[in-house]
This record gives sequence, C-alpha cells and structure tokens, in this order.
Amino acid sequence: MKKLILATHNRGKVKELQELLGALPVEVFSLHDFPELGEIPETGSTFKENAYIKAQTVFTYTGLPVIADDSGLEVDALGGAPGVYSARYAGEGAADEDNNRKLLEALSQVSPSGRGAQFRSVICAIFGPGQEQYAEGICRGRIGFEARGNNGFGYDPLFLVEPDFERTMAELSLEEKNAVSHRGRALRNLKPLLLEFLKGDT
Ligand code: ITT
Repeated sequence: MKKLILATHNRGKVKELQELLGALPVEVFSLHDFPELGEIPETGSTFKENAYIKAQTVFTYTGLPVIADDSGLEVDALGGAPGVYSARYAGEGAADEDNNRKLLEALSQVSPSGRGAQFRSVICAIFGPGQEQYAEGICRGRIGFEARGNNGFGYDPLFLVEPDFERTMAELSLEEKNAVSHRGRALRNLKPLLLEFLKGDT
C-alpha cells in the first residue's frame, strides 16, 4: 500500500483529512509520527506559499508523498484578517480560546449582516520530486456573538455555517463538517490527482 504523509501537527486537521481519505488504499501518517521534525516556520505571505513550504520541507525530509493544508479564517469586516495569521491572531503560541476572544472583541460593534466570513484551505500535494500540485476550498458563513459547540477546532465555535447560519461549525459532526468545509472541498478538488497518484506504480 502507498504511504501518504499529512504535513501537519494539528490533530483536528489530521482527523478530518483521515476521514476524507476514507476508503482509499493508502497508509496515512502525520507529523506526530516524525517528532524529530519539529515546527516548520511558516514564512510565506499566502496560504499557497505556506502550504508549499510545509509540503516541500516534509517531502525533502522523508522522500515520501505528502499533502499539506494551509488554512485560515478571512473576515469581511476585517479586510480578510486574520487570514494566514489565523493560528497566531492573538500572538505567537496563542490558544484557540485567545484567538476567538480577540475576534469577538474586534467585531463587537459589527451587526449580524456585517459579520460575513469565510474559511479557506489550500492544499499542496507533492507525490514526486518537482511535482507540486494545488487544490483550494472555501466555506462561507458568518461570525456569531458567542462560542457554541464542542466539535472541531480553532474558530469553529464562532463560525455560523451558510445558508441558514443556525449552527456553528463546532455543532456539526465530523462528517457534516467535511461535507461543507473548506478542507473537505479542497480535498475533493484534489481527489482526481490523488486517484491518479494511487493508480501509478511509482
Ligand atoms: P499545521 O501548520 O501544523 O497544519 P496549524 O493549526 O498551525 O497546523 P495553519 O498554519 O494552517 O495550521 O493555521 C490554520 C489556523 O486557521 C488554525 O489554527 C485555526 O485557527 C484556523 N482554521 C483553519 N481551518 C479551520 C477549521 O476547519 N476550523 C476552525 N479554524 C480553522
């Protein structure tokens, strides 16, 4: 069976990507299986650049096929912030709760109709030397006024999902989230390339 490394330390992403890869004949690893690799500095200014940095670093180190997700929350009223800085919005090493608190404060004067936002995921896949490929997914919604729900990670408890804005992403099951999320969409967009890679004999 072919091996595939998910170039992430984020356990939420690992869980979602593993479920999305589902029945595909592939043996999946994450960076938790390579503890010696440590944190990979994300020095890019776009999701695409950071996804490439993570995928390329892991591919160079392991020589194994890899996919990396770089993702974040883009809030309309904040001109697309926190964007690539989503994980460190409240500072380096910030916890999800700190980031969520800062976001609620930043939007405290903004009415429901002005609270539009989207999650974006860019996946970089490297299946062989010099062969990087990309897929992207977006999920639109609205930022609520309080945290709700216990599933998912990051900004999920604040993100009311389109089209009815009734449930937060953190109130969806793993399968429900994957059906509508940015990451689910990005991985489905990557699927033809993934199937091609799995069919090949290298
Ligand atoms: P890796 O770099 O190891 O993959 P990370 O969490 O640092 O883990 P990113 O650099 O891509 O990943 O930052 C993504 C941040 O964007 C993440 O920490 C959340 O704050 C937010 N985010 C991304 N996808 C999300 C999702 O599905 N639900 C909630 N928040 C999400």
